[in-house]
Amino acid sequence: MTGDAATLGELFRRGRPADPHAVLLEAPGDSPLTYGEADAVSARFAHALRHLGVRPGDRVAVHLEKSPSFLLVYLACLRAGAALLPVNPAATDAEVGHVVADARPALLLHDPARRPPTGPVARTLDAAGDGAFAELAREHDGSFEDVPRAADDLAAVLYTSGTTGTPKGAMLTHRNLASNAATLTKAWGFRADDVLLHALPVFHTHGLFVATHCALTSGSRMVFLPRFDVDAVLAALPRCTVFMGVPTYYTRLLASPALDAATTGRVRLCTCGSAPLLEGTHAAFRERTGHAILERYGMTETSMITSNPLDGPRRPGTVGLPLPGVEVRVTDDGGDAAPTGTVGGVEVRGPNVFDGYWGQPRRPPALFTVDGFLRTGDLGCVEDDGYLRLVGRSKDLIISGGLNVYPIEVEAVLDALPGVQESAVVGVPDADLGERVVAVVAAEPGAGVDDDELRQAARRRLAGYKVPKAVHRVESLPRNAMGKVQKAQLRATYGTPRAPER
Ligand code: MCA
Ligand code: AMP
Repeated sequence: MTGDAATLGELFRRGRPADPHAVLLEAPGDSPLTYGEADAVSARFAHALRHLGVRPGDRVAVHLEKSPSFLLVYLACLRAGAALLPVNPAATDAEVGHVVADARPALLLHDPARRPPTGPVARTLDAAGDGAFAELAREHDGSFEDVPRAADDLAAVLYTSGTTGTPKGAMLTHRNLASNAATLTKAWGFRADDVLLHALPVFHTHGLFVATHCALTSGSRMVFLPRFDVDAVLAALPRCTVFMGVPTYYTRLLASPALDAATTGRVRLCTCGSAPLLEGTHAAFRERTGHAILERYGMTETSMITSNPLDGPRRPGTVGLPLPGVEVRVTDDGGDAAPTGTVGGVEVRGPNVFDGYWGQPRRPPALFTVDGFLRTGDLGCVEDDGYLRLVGRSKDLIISGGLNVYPIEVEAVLDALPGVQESAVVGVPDADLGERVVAVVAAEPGAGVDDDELRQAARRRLAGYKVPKAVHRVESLPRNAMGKVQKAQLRATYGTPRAPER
């Protein structure tokens, strides 16, 4: 019974198994971590945070590889009343520097292999749970009186880029996250005897909140893999009941002949989201395993918005129905409700929806309607039976393997490179990643620009998944009468595989 807990702490306390020996997570090569141990270690971590000067309301930046310690730091932040600020472990120094300068965390926990940016107090913590922070924590007690929090207090800040290309921190409160956690746990029927196969990264809503919150709220167990690896997933699946993935996980699993109905014999639920799931993938997975993947839809600023039902038809090509307590509508360009079946902008309102970005005005009018709906930047239509079908995006965003790449951020880096006159970055269809990042570059007259050098230079400034997989050269970019680069034309030109040479 989850009720409507106002804070994550309260929600997790209610969900905690009575037996402290119940396992919270198993990570390869480690002995299982019980709920009781998680309680004790997160208490020590919370003392260490306080010792290092972290006060309620402060941000704690975490630039760590995925490991059980990461999750324990998150729990410690909640207990100490601080907000977690996860940073992609693949982020370059420049990307980490921007986040830290913007969010001004009271503390940065980083992998010993990484050099911390100047500014915040910094301590090391490695994937094995060692480092200066862990040493300090060991000096402290295994019990901690949790700092009381209110629904409107900040629980996490997640950086996400937008139309400006500069990452901004989405401020997520306890209300936002706890309401969504309780709703999902119920909607997806999580029980204490579930075993969730967790192969997602933990610096994003999907792996950090959707997955771990369902486990913590229901008092169930996670098999916690450091990353998605087909063989490791196939080896662990037979003892799991729930799997969560992005579409690339499913296409990669399907590419293995080892995936069959026996591998998923204990599984009761496979969910998918973060990017569009092709109907063909849905059908192929069902044919091979007997499971109809449950597709759901959400975003960093809102957590989950819609879901196909646990009981009831899971409609391929749709993202299901609005979750309980969440309102969804589709509007036309004038902001009026679009008739059923007509494509328009998807808007959402509910306790899950954030209020704004760190350091910026709350509820910016560009993002929110006057009656409080968030404009998602996704295009879709509501079908006769109320299911939402997404058909595209009005925001200039590429989703590659479930990771968001904002073209403007990549274009800014390419444009600043010597010899580049202008660039345009587009996403083209990719069988593995869903979309692949491709750059189209016009060089300055007379400049000798080498495509590999461009990619390498971009790689020094951007996390690897943002770096164009290919660079195409043009004399000049195609523009319409308004001077706007015609990206649809570029996608059409560079998205189709070249005809084989004769
Ligand atoms: C890694 N690389 C990528 C990607 N991931 N390139 C394009 N797209 C990607 N997604 C690059 C790396 O930078 C590296 O290049 C090279 O590929 C190999 O890296 P590796 O880590 O070995 O790749 P991988 O293990 O094959 O990873 C692909 C992946 C992973 C398994 C698809 O990206 C992944 O787990 N994606 C899931 C992301 C996710 O959880 N999204 C949810 C966020 P180099 O050597 O040059 O560095 S969205 C969300 O939270 C919303 C709210 C929602 O609705 O869920
Ligand atoms: P992010 O900013 O990383 O939270 O990404 C949010 C975006 O991912 C949404 O606005 C959608 O464009 C996309 N997204 C999430 N789930 C789905 C889905 N099931 N189908 C299509 N797009 C999705």
